[in-house]
Amino acid sequence: MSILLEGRFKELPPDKSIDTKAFLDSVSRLPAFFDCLGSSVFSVIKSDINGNITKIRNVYEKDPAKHVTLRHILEAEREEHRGEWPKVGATLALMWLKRGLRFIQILLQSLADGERDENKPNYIHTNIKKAYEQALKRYHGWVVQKVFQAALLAAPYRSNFLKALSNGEETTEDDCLEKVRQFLVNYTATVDAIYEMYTHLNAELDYTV
Ligand code: 0SG
Repeated sequence: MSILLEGRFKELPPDKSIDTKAFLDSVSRLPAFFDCLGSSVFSVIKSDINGNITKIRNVYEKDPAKHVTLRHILEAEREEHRGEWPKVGATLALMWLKRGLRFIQILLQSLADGERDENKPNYIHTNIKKAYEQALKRYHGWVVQKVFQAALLAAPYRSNFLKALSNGEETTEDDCLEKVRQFLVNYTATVDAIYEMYTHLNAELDYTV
C-alpha cells in the first residue's frame, strides 16, 4: 500500500488551514502511481497534474515564509494580480489540481464502499464514470471528454488496480480496501477544505477546456 501510505495527508488543524509544504510533499507522491497503470494515455493526465504541482511549488519556493498555507498563496496572488485573479498562477493550478484530487477521492471512496457492476465485477468503469461525472465532466468540452473515453478504455481491471495501489505486494483485497479507507480520512478532509477555501474566497471558475 505504499502509494497510499507513503503519501499520507496530514490531519488538518481545527481552522482547516493546509500547510503548503506538507500538502506539496503528499500530493507529489500521487503522479508516480500513473506509471503503474500501464497505458500511455495516463501520461497526459500525469503531466497535467505534475504541471499543477510544479506551478504551486514554484510560487511557494519564491517565499516560503509568506506562503505557509495554501490560503496565504491565494490571498497573496489576489493582491498581486488583482484583475487577472483567480485565473492566474498557483491559484489556477490549484483550482484544477483539486478537481483531479476530487476525482481520485470519489473513485477510491466508491471502491471502498463496494460499488461495482454486478455483471462485470472485475471492472472499475462504474466507479470511474461516477468520479468523472461528479468531479470533472462539467469542466470538459468534447475533445477532452474524448480523452476521458480513451482513458476509460485503458482502465485496469479492479484486481490489477488494487494490486497497483498495494505497489504489487501480495495483500488481500480487504486489507487493501481498509488501507484505502484510512488514506481517505485526511485526504478527503484536505480536498474538502480546498473546495471550501475556493468558495469562501470566490476563486472558483466554471469554464470548460
Ligand atoms: C484508473 C483509471 C482512471 C481513469 C482516469 C480518467 C481521468 C479523466 C481524464 C481526463 C483527461 C484530462 C486530460 C487533461 C485535461 C486538461 O486540459 C484539464 C485542464 O488543465 C488545466 O488547464 C491545467 O491543469 C492548468 O494548468 S496550470 O497549472 O498551468 O494552471 C491550465 O493550463 C488550464 C487552462 O488554463 S486557462 O486556459 O484556463 O488559463 N485538466 C483536468 O481536467 C484535470 C484532469 C485531472 C484528471 C485526474 C485523474 C486522476 C486519475 C487517478 C487514477 C487513480
